[in-house]
Amino acid sequence: MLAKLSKLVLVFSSLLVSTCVWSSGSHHAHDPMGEPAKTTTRTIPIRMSDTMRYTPNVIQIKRGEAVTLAFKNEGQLKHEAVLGQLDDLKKHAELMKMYPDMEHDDPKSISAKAGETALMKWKFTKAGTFYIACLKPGHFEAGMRAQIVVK
Ligand SMILES: [Cu+2]
Repeated sequence: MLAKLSKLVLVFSSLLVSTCVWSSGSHHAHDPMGEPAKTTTRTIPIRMSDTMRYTPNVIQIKRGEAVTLAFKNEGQLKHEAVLGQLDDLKKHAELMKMYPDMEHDDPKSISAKAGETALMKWKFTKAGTFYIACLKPGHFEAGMRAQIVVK
């Protein structure tokens, strides 16, 4: 965690660091969505496209299930997937307009270049509706988000 933070500090202003910490891995115990997973029992393939869509765009997960979300970028642009609650993702997308090159380095985000597959391993311990969003400038606004329903 410290290594990750210091990396962020080097790259971004302190303002950005404090704003970005909401999505960092430092508060697992209080995370409303769960915790990072080392081992998972199911892999869910999700495709990312330059039409700013995830396929599928609704994902059902059982409460307590640890899954690997396998994001395959089938487009030419770089895409990412950040797990969060809709309000936080909206705020974060606004911030990304000012800092379009900001990279996210935490268990709840991945990015993939054209043709790449990136894995996010997460254990969903709480019921609720969460979202995956691409925070590259313009992508979120164009509808690049998927719903994660945990029951
Ligand atoms: Cu995108």
